[in-house]
Amino acid sequence: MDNKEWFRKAEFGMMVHFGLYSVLGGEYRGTRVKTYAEWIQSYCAIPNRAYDELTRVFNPIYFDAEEWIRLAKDCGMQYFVMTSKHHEGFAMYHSKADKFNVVDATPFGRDITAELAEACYKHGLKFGLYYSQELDWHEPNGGGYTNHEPCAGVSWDNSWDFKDAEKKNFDRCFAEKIKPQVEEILTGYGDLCLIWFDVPHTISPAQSLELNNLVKHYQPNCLINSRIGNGAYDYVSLGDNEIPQEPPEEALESQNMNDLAGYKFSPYGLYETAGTMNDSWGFRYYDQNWKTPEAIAENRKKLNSLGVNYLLNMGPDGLGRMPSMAVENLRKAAELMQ
Ligand code: JFZ
Repeated sequence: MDNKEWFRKAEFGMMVHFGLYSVLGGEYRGTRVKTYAEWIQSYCAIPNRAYDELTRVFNPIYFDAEEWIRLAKDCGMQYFVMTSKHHEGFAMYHSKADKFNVVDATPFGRDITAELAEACYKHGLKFGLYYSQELDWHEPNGGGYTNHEPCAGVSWDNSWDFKDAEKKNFDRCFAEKIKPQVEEILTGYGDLCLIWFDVPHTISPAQSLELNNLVKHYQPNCLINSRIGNGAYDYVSLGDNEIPQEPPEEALESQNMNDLAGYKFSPYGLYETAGTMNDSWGFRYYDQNWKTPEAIAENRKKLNSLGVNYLLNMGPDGLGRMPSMAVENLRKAAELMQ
């Protein structure tokens, strides 16, 4: 089936933020992050040589792909989106392009992305992947150094290990890591319903187009979200937890294509809002500000009535466990939705 037609009716999906940051749970050496737990490396300016140590204890023995996918399915979700690589630069799949990945660098040694893909196909959910195509704190030439707006950490790029922004050249990172890895996720994990790119600033129009071409070359049916940058997308990701007041009118073409939030022109009229269960995407052990079942059900209803899909995030802990309150509230929300 054409993914555009599928996406138009998908309504509800699950996103998962899972990575090395999940082990820290939002706290590092006595400092608690005030914002997103997956930003902890930047928030605490953790040097790569210290951050790399997390690989030695990344061993989520309770990770069970079937359990997560069954939960999503039980709750009426049609698709599942996993962070294949977040801003920390750590691949949650077996990458050949970079050894900084879950199979080669951790005692766990299992391809988490592959197990999730398989469980999705088995249970009839569509599978999509998040990939941070610009920010990569593990890389000296990771992007974001051209952006000086405030962010959830000390800087968008890794300015603590790699200080001299003048010397940075994102083109190199793009050629040496980003493109090879995007190729890997497009060829190793079956048919992806979508790729969820994030936070474009340094990426050039030519590079966004190149990524778009790469995706379409391997998987013509795979949808691309608007955070690929520079307008090279199939559908629009609204802001995090954003519930627009009313459906988009026309005349949105003038919008800045790299704005993270807000309506912008959507070539096929496809929209999605990703939302958090509490106030972080990645696991934050002291964050108990869970959305109530009523709020979740209400959000879904409002968004879907505007033709916007709701991609609801879960942040498992370092052992691979979904927080029980998040699971409970999600299950109760699903009952209310029936
Ligand atoms: C980005 C990431 O930096 C974050 O870690 C998470 O993955 C999230 C899904 O995406 O953060 C954003 C992006 C856009 C907005 C806010 C946070 N926005 O539009 O309001």
